[in-house]
Amino acid sequence: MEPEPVYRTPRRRVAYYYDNDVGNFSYGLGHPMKPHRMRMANNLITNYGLHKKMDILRPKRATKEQMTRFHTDEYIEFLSKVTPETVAELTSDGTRFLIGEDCPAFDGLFEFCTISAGGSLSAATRLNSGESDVAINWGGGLHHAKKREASGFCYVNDIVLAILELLRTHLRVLYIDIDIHHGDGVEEAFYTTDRVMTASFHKFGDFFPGTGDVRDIGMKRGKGYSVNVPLRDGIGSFEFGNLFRPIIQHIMDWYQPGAVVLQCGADSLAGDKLGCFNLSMRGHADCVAFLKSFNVPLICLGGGGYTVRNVARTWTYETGLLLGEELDEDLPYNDYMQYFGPEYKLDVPPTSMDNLNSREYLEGLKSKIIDNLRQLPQAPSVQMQETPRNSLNPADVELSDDEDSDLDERISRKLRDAHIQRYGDELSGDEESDHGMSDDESFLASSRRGSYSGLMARDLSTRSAITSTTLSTLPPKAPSPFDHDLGHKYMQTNGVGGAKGKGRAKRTFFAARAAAPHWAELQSHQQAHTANMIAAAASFASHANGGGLSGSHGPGDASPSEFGEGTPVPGNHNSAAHLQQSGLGIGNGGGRHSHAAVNGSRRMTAF
Ligand code: V1D
Ligand code: CA
Repeated sequence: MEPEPVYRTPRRRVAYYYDNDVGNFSYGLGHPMKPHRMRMANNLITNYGLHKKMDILRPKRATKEQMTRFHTDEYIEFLSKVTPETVAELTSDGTRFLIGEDCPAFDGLFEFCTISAGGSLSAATRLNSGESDVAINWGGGLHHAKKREASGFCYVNDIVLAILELLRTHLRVLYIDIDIHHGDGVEEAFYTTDRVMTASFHKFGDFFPGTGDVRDIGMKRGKGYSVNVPLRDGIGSFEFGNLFRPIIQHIMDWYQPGAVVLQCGADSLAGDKLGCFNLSMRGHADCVAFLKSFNVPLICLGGGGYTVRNVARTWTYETGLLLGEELDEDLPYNDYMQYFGPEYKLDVPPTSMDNLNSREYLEGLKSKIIDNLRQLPQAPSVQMQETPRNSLNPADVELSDDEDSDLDERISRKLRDAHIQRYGDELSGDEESDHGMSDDESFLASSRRGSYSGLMARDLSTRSAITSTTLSTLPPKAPSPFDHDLGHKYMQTNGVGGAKGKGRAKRTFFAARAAAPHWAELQSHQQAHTANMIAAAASFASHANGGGLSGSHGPGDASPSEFGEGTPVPGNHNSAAHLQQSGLGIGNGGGRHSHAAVNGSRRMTAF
């Protein structure tokens, strides 16, 4: 039974990110990944007239600095230099960032990465600003890219970068992955934090990348916050929906994310060249419709998809669905008509392939996953409110090393000192009350508190195989979702290991401040206790920035699209300088690979 199309939910303000150059790149002859499919999809979207119903935006290209919020400097430097001609020379010293034929050093590789990552970063910034409810980047979704390694056709993990951006304004972000491959790069990046929940539906068993067992549920503070749904060949729309809907419903009810990122890899469609599922276009799109129905800020990204005509059809249909637009089943005339014959229809129907997922298997899987979810305590800070869009930055203060004194007290003292130094003691009369402070601010104060916990530092110091990931998108010194590197896990799976693995762990172990937040520690009495601190910070930040703060990370999307009908980009007030002042910008968490470390200075501090 095919899912009913869902059109009649409230209209959303949709931002659509597309760069006209994206279709010009080629992974090389015989490589299944074809960036041209984005151009095909875009052309179909335009010929259905959908560009008139949404904000068409050409994303700013991601900078190296933005990429190193997750990836190492060395890796990004390598990507920015490598060409088909230099790849041998650049890897002659044993450096292996690109492995095998999956990730070739093709012409324009880095530019391609800047486009893909730029789109997803812009999408996140757009949601953070509140200008759109939904943002689309079909050029993103490259879920296999690792911190220091390309994998499975993915070089820069635009998804991790986008989620980090969302974490500036949202306490909890949910990532869902319906590509037929396991979303290993994203899962790995957030495996030990509870601020990001990941859920991947994928083929499991003798299939790339080999990870994503149902028993892989996260580690440390992130235990229970990774969900894996391993499937066999031939799953159809009905069975898929029967798993997807209750699992996601449960997660949405319990986790209550502030934003959702949905990776819409189209290789889970019937007839895909690399995939072996049997989802129809409507079955695939039903996942999008289901997420849309929650009215939570939503980013939809691309991903895999190797039968390009079906990728274009499905992403077009999903764009229409997000806009609440019903599309004619006959394709409109478009530049790539010859791809869609002989039927010239929009639909991607299922095939007659066998479904190797028995009813018992699927029921058992569903019960196991929902049982796992039920065992979790209340989701972190669900009882509290979302953070305000314009984050404050009490986390920026340098704290004394006086471990014995009360942490809140130390933060409070420092913030007060900073404020008084600049503006006098005007706050002192308010110190004992919450007046003028929202729950959000109070929450923020208490949540930040967790990031300074001595317990966390000790916790980290006992880990083996923990490595740092530079973290910059959360305000500097705020809790980092990256406190680990599961290279070892993947080494086992993929047969990589030995000296390289040891080197990795050693190289990056010392990221002591990159620790997961201790949301569970947050108690209401702490909120009250830290209220004074946040009030001071709010006041200070507002003075320091001459008014409001912005949650955006840089200049807005530079140009309206070439579509002519695209909505012009609103005036940009998020200049780099502005962000520099606000302390929300580009600080690079101080890890070994950070620019901050390289430059010998912290880049972003409000005080
Ligand atoms: F068939 C090929 C021809 C040329 C180059 C690569 C491939 C190919 C097909 N499948 N490569 C794969 C997968 N790789 C392996 C490797 C061989 N082993 C040593 C490992 O099986 C990679 C599949 C990547 C899928 C990417 C994705 O669809 O998940 C995706 N998501 O976002 C973007 C891409
Ligand atoms: Ca998946």
